[in-house]
Amino acid sequence: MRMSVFFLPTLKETPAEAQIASHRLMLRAGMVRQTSAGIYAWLPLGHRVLRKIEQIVREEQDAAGAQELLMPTIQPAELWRESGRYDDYGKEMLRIKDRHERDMLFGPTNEEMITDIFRTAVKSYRNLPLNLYHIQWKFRDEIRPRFGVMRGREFLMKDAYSFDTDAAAARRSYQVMFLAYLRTFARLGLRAIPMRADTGPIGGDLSHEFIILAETGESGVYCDPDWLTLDVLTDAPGYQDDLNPFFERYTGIYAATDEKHDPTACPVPADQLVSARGIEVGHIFNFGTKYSEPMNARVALADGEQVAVHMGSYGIGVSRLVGGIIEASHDAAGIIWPAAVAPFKVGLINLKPDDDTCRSLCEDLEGTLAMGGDDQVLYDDRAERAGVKFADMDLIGLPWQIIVGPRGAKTGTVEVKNRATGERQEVETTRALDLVA
Ligand code: 5CA
Repeated sequence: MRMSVFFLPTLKETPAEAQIASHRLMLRAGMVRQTSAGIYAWLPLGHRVLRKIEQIVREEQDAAGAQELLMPTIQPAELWRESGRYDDYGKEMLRIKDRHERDMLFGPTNEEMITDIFRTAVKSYRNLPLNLYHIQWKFRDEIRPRFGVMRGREFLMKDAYSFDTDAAAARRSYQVMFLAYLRTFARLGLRAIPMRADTGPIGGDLSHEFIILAETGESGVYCDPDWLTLDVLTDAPGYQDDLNPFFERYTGIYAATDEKHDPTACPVPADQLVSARGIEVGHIFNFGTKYSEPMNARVALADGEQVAVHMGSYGIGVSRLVGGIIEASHDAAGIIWPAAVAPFKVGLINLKPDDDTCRSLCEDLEGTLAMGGDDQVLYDDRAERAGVKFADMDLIGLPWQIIVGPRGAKTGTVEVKNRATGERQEVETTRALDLVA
């Protein structure tokens, strides 16, 4: 991609309305544009990151055995009357009437709809366990949308729903998702802390929030320092293993506390805890038959007995994660993308686009890099001052920069800069390609 044609409306000034770093940086880097309070258009740079996060979330859900489907954003009110939540949900639910005066709503979550889909299709224990998920826009008319995409009114969520014949099987489905969440956040370059949580309007008796540490977070967290040394991607069990010991170890120790440590809820002694603030990026619930009973979602067991299915639901804030990752990874100059979610891997800066040697060297590098895919290189071929180019490239935070100037270009030498460490090296072009590979 060439910057001269890429739609990247960066801002030089810091937008006054943005209170936290991620909101400021997303606006300045031309990732999003607010269209109404708490509602955003995703511009090409932001959209690339959103899609990458979405894809990692999807791959880990698939690996855990969940199956993707896609439910609509608009739902009929009847389903919510059946569960009893139509009135309970209050003003956060955006209620709509269609031309026939039928009550509809923009879905804030999908427990009712998935239970309806399930009950019309599944009648036997033989079809269980089952876990269905989708990645779809939700709407919650938050009273105070703030911090950009972190607390929006419209936001992208992955929500999965598990169905099991009994409480023990449902607990296993919960453990599988718990593990999938740890793996997902680790792949995104984040350390997420699972914290016992209240179940709130979703209901149930077992729930965890996944919190990433950031000063600007809205949640208070206490964390066992042991957690901070666990390497989820290598130390955690596989989905086929006995998940119980791991689950007991890592779900027993995180307190459902907010501002102060409660020793009755948290088994870890106060002096072994780290206290911090964090951002909730995921929330999982095991709520048994809370929806299946009133909505009559039953299966026949082997002996013919009809039982209400045990359910769980599992949410990840996909659009919130974009802001969350920036909160966890930025500096004074801008964003520092973890490689897995970077909109492009390399920013190629041509300091003198009207110089033939610079241009042909850059075009060679661009061509070679682009063979790896359309997310490999963003080529700054604009006729701008060097200072502007450096500032923009630091702001948008691509993991690597390759800087081509007229002096080096004559001898085939370029500068490679690592955005995270700031380290710079003058190297030959082939070596530059190795470094960023
Ligand atoms: N039905 C359940 C699980 S699928 C549910 O809706 N859970 S939730 O309410 O906790 O939302 C799941 C995740 O969506 C949260 O952990 C958070 O990361 C994200 N989320 C919730 N509200 C917002 C919001 N207003 N803006 C951005 N992300 C949000």
